[in-house]
Amino acid sequence: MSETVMSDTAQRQALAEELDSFNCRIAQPTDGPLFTREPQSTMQAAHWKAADLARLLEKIGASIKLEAGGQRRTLRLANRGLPFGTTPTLWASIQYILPGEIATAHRHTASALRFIMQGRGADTIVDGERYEMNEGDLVLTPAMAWHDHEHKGDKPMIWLDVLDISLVRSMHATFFEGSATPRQAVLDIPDHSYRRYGSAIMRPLNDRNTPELNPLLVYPAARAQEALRLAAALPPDPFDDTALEYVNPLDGGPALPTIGTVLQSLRPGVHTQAHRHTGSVVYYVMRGKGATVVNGTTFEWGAGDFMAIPPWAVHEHINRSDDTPAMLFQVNDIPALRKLGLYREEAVDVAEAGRN
Ligand code: 1HN
Repeated sequence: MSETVMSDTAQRQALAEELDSFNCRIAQPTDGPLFTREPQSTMQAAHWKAADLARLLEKIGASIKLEAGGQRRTLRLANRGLPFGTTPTLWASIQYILPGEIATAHRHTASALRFIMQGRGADTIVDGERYEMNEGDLVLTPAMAWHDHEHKGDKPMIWLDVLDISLVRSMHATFFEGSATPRQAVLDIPDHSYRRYGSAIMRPLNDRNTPELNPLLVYPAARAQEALRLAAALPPDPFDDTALEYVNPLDGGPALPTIGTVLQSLRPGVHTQAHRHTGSVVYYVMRGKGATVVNGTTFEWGAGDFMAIPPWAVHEHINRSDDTPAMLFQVNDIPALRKLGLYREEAVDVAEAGRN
C-alpha cells in the first residue's frame, strides 16, 4: 500500500515538472486539502480594549503628520491570523484627526463607512455632500465616491473606518485616485441625499434614483437609536437580541452592497443563544458592559472596546449589567456572502457541542 503511494508520489512529481513547463499542474500529495467539510478560517477571534486604543491613538497623533495626497492617520486593527486586514474581507481602522487638519480628497473602489466614536467639529464631504460628523453617526463612502474630511473643532476627533479592501484586493479590482484640490466643492444643497431619503419612510414623488446604488449617505445617531429603542419592545432575536440593519431606503437592502452595518442592543442580564454563520464581524461597543464568547474564549468588554469574530466561529453575547442595556455597532461582510450564495448560519447548542 505505502509503496504504491510512494511510486505514485514520484510519478506525480515527474509529471508535475513536465506539466509545469506548460503552466499546468496536477494535485500533489503535499497540497493541503482543497475542500474542507466546513470553513476553516485562519482569522483569529480578537479583542481590543478601549484604554489601550486611547493610549495608542494619542501616540500616533503625536508622531504622525497628516500630509496631502490622500493619507489618513489611522490605527489599523490587525489580525494575527491574516497577512493584512481585520477580517478576510474588511479593514477596520480608527482615524485620529487633530484640530485644523484636513484629510484630503480621494476616491477608491473599496466601499467605506465611518462611524463616529468621539469628538465634534469635523465634517466630511462625500461626492459634494457635506455632513457634520457627530458621535454615533454613520456616514457612507460608496465605491468611487470622492471623500475628504476637515476638523474644525478644538479637541482630537476619533472615528471608526471600515473598508472592504481585502475583498477588492482578492479580486484585483483596486483603483485609487487622489484629487488635485484638498477639499471638494460643496453642492448648493449640501445634505441633499439626507433631505430626500433620510426619513426612510417616505421618498420624493417621481424620484428617478434606482435601488442598485443606495443614494443615502448619512444615518444620524438620533434616528438610528430611536429606531432601536422602538424595536427593543419587540420580541428579541435569539442570537442578537435587538438588532437593526442600516438599509438602502429604496429597496430595504444593505446600506452598502458588500458591507453590512447593524445597531444592536442587549437587554440587561441577557445571555443570547450561540450561533455561527459564514461571514466575519467587527464589533464596536458603544455603551455597556458584557462579554462575548467566541469559540470558547470569553472577551469581557466595556464601552470603547472592539472585537472581531471569524467566519463560522460559534459566538454568544452576555450583558453583565442587571439594569442597563448595552449598545453595539456591528460591521460585517454578510451582504457580499449573500450575493454570492455563500451565506449559511446555524444555531449551536454549546452544552451539546462541549460534550462532543
Ligand atoms: C481611507 O481612505 C480612509 O478615507 C480611512 O478616511 C481609512 C484605511 C485604509 C485605506 C484607506 C478615509 C482608510 C482608508
